[in-house]
Amino acid sequence: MANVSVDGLILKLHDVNAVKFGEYKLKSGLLTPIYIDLRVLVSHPALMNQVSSLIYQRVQEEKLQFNSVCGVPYTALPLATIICSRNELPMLIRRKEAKDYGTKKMVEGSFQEGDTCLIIEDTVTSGSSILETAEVLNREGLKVTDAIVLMDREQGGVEMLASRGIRLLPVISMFKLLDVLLAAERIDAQTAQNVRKFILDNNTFSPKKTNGSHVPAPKKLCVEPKPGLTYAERSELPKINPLASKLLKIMEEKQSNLCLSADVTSSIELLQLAECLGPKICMLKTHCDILKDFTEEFSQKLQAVAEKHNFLIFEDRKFADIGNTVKHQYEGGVFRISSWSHIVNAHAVPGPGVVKGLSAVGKPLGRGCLLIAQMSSQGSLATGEYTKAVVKMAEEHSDFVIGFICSSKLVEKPEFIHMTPGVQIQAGGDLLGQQYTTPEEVIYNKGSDIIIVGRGILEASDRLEAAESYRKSGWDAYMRRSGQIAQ
Ligand code: S5P
Repeated sequence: MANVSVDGLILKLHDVNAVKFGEYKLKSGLLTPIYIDLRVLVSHPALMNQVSSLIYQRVQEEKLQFNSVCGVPYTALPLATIICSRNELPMLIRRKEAKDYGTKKMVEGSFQEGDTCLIIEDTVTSGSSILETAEVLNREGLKVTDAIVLMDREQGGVEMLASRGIRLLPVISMFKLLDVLLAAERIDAQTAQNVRKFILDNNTFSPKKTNGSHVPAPKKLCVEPKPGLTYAERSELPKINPLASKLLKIMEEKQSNLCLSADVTSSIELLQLAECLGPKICMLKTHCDILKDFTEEFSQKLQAVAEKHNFLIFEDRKFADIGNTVKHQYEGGVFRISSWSHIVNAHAVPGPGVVKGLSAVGKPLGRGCLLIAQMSSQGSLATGEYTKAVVKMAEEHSDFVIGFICSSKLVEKPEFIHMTPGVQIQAGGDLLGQQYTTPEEVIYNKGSDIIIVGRGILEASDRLEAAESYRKSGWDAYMRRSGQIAQ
């Protein structure tokens, strides 16, 4: 079957009223400005086929390994049937109630103890119906490690299921749906904004610590910030890149999600900054090509300070050439960046070759790369489809790409780290197009992980005091977002 686009599907779902805007009452009594009802799909056979193809594409992209497939009753049942029939995959059916005669089985179909079953669901809010199905399968001796959902409302389902060892892979997520409908002028900006606010304000998952483990939130919606896994929990994820894990551990340990953008032109000043502000930061970002006196000795000293104060070095080189050229630029030349910088970044414009070239040099050294998915500068072209393509490229190279330079969280994959520049306590901008957002907005509302701050600190009369103030704002916003302190 020909490739089906997610954007096209979103528009069709809107056409058939599977996505509605207005005021709808949820089971919990809460009023929602968006209603998603995928039960209507069964009346649209072509759409059923497209949805099934997209779900199966996700299976292939992720190279999922499983013995059977189970659709959560009822809406996902026919979808699972189409997928299994077309691709000749064994299917299981989970009963809602056990038969009161005969075998009393809760799961129909053939399987062996220890088999892995992939769950398919049509829409997820809290993730509780997937969890319920997984628990029934578990009781029958089946393992569940992954679930695919057509539509994730981004209200905590991914995080809740992750806390129970199930990775949830969405085909469409709420924010993407809103972007596509807005771009196609199906909804206006105000509606999109209302829904975004509703989603962010109504997260169903609040991780609460009990002996290091999590208790899932009650199933009903409650008004809370959008939490997620803590930095510490993300550092322990099975698929996390070791460098990303190290960074998350540093952040937790130092209670800092602050990256200092050390944009000074003298290496002595840079080393003094690193020494003085080192205890406040999780990362120090350099532009080695603005230093008037870069030497190898300087890079060695910077590494020693980074070691002493436990922060990572990020050379903001923004590589943007063909693989073969960036390999040389990263490894050689005057700067020999790969020898001292833990992290570099790259534009995705050249295509995946740029990541492959950098990875050939950096991966054996345990380095990592951030892809520039969005920029803080006015009129940036890194938006929309481009940003989405960057995310996809990162997902395809997650052994080396550890995250993004972006203005807000782009993907519900807790192993990726989102870093946001253009941050000052006072929102605003400079005369050359830089645009500033506050630490609070970046971390709490936009769901990013790290604030990158340059002039907000460098131009302060007391840099140490300013760094502490940014560290505290960023950290407090994270603590509130992750539900660890009250709003
Ligand atoms: O989109 C971007 C990406 C980056 S890495 N916008 C940015 O401003 N940056 C970098 O972040 C930029 O090169 C500079 O080093 C820093 C922001 O500095 P500030 O002084 O405006 O905080």
